[in-house]
Amino acid sequence: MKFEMQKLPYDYAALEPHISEQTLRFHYDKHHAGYMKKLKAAIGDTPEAEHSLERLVKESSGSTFNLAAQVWNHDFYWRSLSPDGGGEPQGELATAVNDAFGSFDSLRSSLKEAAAGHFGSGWAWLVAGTDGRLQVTSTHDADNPIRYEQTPLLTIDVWEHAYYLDVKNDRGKYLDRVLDNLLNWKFAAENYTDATDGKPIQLRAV
Ligand code: MN3
Repeated sequence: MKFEMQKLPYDYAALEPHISEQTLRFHYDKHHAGYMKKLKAAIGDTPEAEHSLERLVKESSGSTFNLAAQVWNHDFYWRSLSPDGGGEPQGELATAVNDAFGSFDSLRSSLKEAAAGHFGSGWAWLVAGTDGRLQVTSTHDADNPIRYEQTPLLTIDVWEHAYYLDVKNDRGKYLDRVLDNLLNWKFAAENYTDATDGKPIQLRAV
């Protein structure tokens, strides 16, 4: 087996008051770890067990894809948030944001619209296309931009389990908390540098 559960990059209570300790415990211990457990059970010792998680996300299908992508997406989501998050991107990423969206406020609106307007379960993303240009997108269920030759820079989980314990069905309230206080622009900037250098996306240790 080439992949293991990655540690949550901060304490369960680190994102309070915006995301509660209770939510993080359920989300990481039950949902995320549950996908990993099911993935391992599903692939057993088939040749796919020797593939990287990224390769499974890119090449597998059916339930193996759904489980592998949910594991990858959650690892990426934890890194997209930070107790020191919020604010605005700096440096080259700030320039790219202005080029693509006109302003940071406009990017924020696009992200909120994509995440709030997404029907059902899924993920909202800030991605770089093959030309390096930034785009906001959303994917259904476990789907991932890596499948479409886009490089993810940040993601927001919009499955109901990400916010229901904290704000019940008020997805907009959860999104405002994430957008204003938790998004990790430093992580996004590192991913953007890799994308413009042509390096494949990877889950980096934090
Ligand atoms: Mn989730």
